[in-house]
Amino acid sequence: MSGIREGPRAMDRREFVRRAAALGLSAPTIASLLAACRHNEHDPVLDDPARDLGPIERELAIYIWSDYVAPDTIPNFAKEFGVKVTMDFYDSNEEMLAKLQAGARGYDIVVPSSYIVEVLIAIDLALPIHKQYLTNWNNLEPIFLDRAFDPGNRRTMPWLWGVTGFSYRKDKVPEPGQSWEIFLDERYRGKMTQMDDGRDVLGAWLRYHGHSLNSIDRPQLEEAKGDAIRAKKNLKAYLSAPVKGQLISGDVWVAQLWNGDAEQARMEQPLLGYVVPKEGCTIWLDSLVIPRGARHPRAAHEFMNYVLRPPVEAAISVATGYGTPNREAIKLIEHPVPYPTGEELARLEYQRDLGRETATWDQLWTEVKSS
Ligand code: N2P
Repeated sequence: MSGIREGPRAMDRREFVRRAAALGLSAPTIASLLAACRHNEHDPVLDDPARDLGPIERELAIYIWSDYVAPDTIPNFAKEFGVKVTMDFYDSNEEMLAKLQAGARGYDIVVPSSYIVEVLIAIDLALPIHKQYLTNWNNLEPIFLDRAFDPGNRRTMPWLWGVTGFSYRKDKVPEPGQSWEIFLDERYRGKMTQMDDGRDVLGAWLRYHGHSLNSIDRPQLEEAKGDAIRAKKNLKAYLSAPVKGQLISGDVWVAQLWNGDAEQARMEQPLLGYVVPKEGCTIWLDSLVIPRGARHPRAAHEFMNYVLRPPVEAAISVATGYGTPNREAIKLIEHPVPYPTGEELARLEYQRDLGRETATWDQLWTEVKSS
């Protein structure tokens, strides 16, 4: 067998290894991907977006970031469509990607940020969307469509967008400043956290020095690593979504955090403020993707079309604190998250897949964490 999969448009094994190596994946990872692919043949129906998917299945398995839907999003879908929904959660793109790369199959929906969409497409794990089922597609705002990570949105449906700045307790830190420098401030030692995410931590320190958070420049990366290690002495932990409880209780005073999760905490604790540092930070757009191996593709499409309904997506945006790409949903929200102005956009940056340099970043992050 020379192709790694049977069926139409199977990707040649050599081509697959070439692409995987270009992404910086290690030899053991590539080997396990190849092994997983044996159970992962191309499917004439799923891989052809013009084909009919048949009747809706009775189950749906979603693998998504924690705290990323409204309380009634899933129960209402389950009830209306007669589908039993199971949910698994992650708190970083890398955690989700590692699970898929290790061969986890059977998820019908995953929710990667754009730079991980690039990886999923490159290693052939993102199925094409059968657009005929997405009758509500035109509710989406064009600014979020046809992005470089998936031209024509053949494999992604925009979900929510946000930024990664920091949240702080106004009662404990009355003057937080507007800079990533706060994490170097010893006055708050033991009361601060940064995200458990190498791209976000090193990215913040790169921006602090005026560099791109997608830098692959060795001296710049070493400098960012040095700052990350200096800041680590002041940190209570590297913690992402679960830090909300500690911000609310006052155990943590400053936390690098996504704006929506920070807003969720602020709804419970009005003493919380939020800063988008003057040096800039990440802006991201997360998308729904149907990964190869999905067992309930029709239910996945029905779920996508369901969340494209303006009231459904408006409720998700309000509950999570993130911005919706749904133009019609925005009209239903009293205080929608405003899309950044041109001036703000100038200091926000989308993460890009770093290709081979991903391995360099992984190594530096390992060094920071073990320092
Ligand atoms: C939701 C996490 C936000 C996603 N808890 C970051 N891309």
